[in-house]
Amino acid sequence: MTEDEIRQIIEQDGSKSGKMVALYDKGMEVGAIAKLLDVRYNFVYNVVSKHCKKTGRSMRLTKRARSAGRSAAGPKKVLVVMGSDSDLKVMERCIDRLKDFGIPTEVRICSAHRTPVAAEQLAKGAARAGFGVIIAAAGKAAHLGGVLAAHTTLPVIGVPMGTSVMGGMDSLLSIVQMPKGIPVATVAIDGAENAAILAAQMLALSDEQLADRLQQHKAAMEREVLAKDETIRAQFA
Ligand code: RP5
Repeated sequence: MTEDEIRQIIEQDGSKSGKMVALYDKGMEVGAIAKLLDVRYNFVYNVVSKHCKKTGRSMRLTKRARSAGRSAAGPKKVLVVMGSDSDLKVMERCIDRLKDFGIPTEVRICSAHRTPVAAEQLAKGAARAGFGVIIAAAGKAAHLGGVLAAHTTLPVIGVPMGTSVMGGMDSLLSIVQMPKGIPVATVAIDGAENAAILAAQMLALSDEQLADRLQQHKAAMEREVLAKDETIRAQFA
């Protein structure tokens, strides 16, 4: 598009929305329009996307536009499922971490063995209900993650619960040794917090703000360790 064409569109009478649509139709990218007209990026995105829907055309999307579209649709939620309420004490660390990251979370109790029909229904409806990741905590013959994964294409993260008989090795092997074709990403025994961080990393692939929060979390951990190092060096100097 030439400078003259841009100037004409900007100078012509009409609403800001009309100008945005005209600029987009002439080939200008959503971010460039926002900058030129000094309006919010999401505002331009929403106007252009409505215009494309009305005219039956598909919207040309840059990476940033895709991200804006997703955040306009609302962030994906995480579904935390436990085999029993006896898993809650450990899983509170996961739920708290998800909350710290500002991730909308729903928590359920559902057992692969005691409520198999409910487990199937939960997994089958999860994507439609707006979940992006499922976290499944279970102990002993811990089949919950695998059963949920069998009924959804959402990523499933398994958290093996520590147990009194085998210290959680039973849960770990039950979750991690999935047959080919149905993976369950498995964290450490009682690794509830890592499950939350891994889920956040998955959602952050399409959420820049969440990616920033993860970066801050990593930086805070680094500062903490460096401070401890300084303290211990002073102690044994
Ligand atoms: C699993 O069996 C649960 O996830 C829990 O870790 C374990 C024991 O369950 P309860 O007998 O305490 O309900 O299904």
